Amino acid sequence: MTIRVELGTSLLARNEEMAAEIRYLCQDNNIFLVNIMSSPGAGKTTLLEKSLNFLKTHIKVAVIEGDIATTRDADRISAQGINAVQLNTNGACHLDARMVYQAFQKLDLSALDLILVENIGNLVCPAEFDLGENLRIVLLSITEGNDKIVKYPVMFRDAQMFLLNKIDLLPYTDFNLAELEKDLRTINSELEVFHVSARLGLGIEAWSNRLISIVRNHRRSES
Ligand SMILES: Nc1nc2c(ncn2[C@@H]2O[C@H](COP(=O)(O)OP(=O)(O)OP(=O)(O)O)[C@@H](O)[C@H]2O)c(=O)[nH]1
Ligand SMILES: [Mg+2]
Repeated sequence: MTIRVELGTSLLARNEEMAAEIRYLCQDNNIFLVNIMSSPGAGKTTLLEKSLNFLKTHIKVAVIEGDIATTRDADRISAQGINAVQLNTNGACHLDARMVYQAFQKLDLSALDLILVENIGNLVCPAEFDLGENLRIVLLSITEGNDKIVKYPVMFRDAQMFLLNKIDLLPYTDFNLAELEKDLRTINSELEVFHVSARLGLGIEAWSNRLISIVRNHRRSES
C-alpha cells in the first residue's frame, strides 16, 4: 500500500489560516500591511531607512524585520525612532504568516496606520507565503542584472509594486532598462514601477507619497 503525505499542501494551507487571522487583525485595527521582498542586499533596509524619515511625518508606521540570524536591520530601523520587531528565522529562507502574527503581538496595533514587513533576502521562497498583506512590493537592484525578471517570474508576477533600486549605478553596468520594461510588461503588466536610489535618496519621496495615498484610500474605504 502506498501512503502519500502532501506536506507542501498542508504547510501552505496552515499558512493561509494564519494569513486570514492577520487580515482580520488588520481590518479590525484599520492597518495597511506591506510585504517587501528582494534578493539579499538589493537595498530593502536602506530603502526603509530613507523612506521612514518621510513616512513618519505623515502616518503612524512600524516595521517587522525578517532576518535569518541577527538584529542588525531592526537596530537600523529603531535608530530612526521607529518601532521595529525583529524576527529571526534561524535558517528558514522566508517569513511565514505564523511568524508575522507573533510579531503583531509585540506591537500596539491600535496606534498604527501602516506596518512594513522586510522579508528574508530571497527571490524564490518568500513569494510562496501569503502574510495577509495588502500590498506586495518587490525590489530589484541594478547590480543584479535585468534578467532576474524572467528567471524568477513568480516573485514579479504576484507583486503589485516594483522598485528598481541603485539607479545611481546604472552608468557603470550593462543593465538593460528597455529589456527590463519589456519583460515586466510580459510577466505583470499591472505592476506599478518606481526607479529609486535609496543611497542618494532619489525617487524616495515619489514612492513614499504614492504609498501614503494608497494607505489613506484604503483606510477611507475600510472605515
Ligand atoms: N550604490 C547604492 N548602494 C545601495 C543603494 N541602496 C542600498 N545600497 C547598498 O547596498 C548594500 C545592501 O543594502 P541593504 O539595505 O542592507 O540591503 P537589504 O536588501 O536590506 O539586505 P538583506 O537584509 O541582507 O537582504 C549596502 O551596502 C547599501 O549601502 C543604492 O541605492 N545605491
Ligand atoms: Mg535588510
